[in-house]
Amino acid sequence: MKPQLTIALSKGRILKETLPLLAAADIVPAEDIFSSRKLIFDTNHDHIKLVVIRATDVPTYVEYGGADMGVAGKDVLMEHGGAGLYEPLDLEIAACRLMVAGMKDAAPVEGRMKVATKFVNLTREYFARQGRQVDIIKLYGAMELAPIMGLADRIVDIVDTGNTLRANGLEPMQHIADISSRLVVGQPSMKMKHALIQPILDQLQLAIDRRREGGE
Ligand code: PRT
Ligand code: MG
Repeated sequence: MKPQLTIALSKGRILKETLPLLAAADIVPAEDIFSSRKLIFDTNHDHIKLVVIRATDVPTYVEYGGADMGVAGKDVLMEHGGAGLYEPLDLEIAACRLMVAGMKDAAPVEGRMKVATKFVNLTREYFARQGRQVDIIKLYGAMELAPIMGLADRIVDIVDTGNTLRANGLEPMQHIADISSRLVVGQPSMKMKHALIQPILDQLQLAIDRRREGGE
């Protein structure tokens, strides 16, 4: 019997862009993921299953072998840390930027700065590299509200069009990283299931190249 392969997908905005890439690699869920309440999906291959979970849980599942491979935003991967994971492919989907932002025309902050974010680890690392002392305030959403309410001087958040910042009187101030979704593979899986995984990586790479040539 072929070994089983489990792929962890981030639900939410990445999922819609992930499914066409998987389809191009001939991996198609057996039923409509969006209209189902299931967490585990069979595919057109007996040995391949998909699990659809919170984006932030994907690296955890793959690191501990609960899934062999997964798809997650680079922001989520930077925040999680790379232990136990290979990151062989940039899927070039769900592109955005990780930025420091604050109230429009805000004065520079003297001394310790309060920064609100859900990305506490990567924020700590970013400001440490700048030699800047900051107090990090962990939030789970609506970071834009923090400077308005005087909770923080700055936020670290995902920016795409910039509309959300602008609508709330904020502006982007520093660029931390360009973000897109990545395919990650657990290190033991890459070793033990290489014969199964490598052809999928090759087909995904072809699909990414075709998409880039067609779309730009
Ligand atoms: O919703 P949940 O808490 O389960 O998880 P999540 O919010 O992390 O998931 P989801 O589905 O919202 O986003 C998953 C991934 O999509 C992120 O980890 C990024 O890698 C990627 N991505 C791409 C984005 C955006 N674009 C994006 N625009 N993630 C979030 N946003 C949000 C941003 O947080 C801000 O509120 O959109 C707003 C900014 O957009 P603009 O266009 O107004 O600048
Ligand atoms: Mg969300």
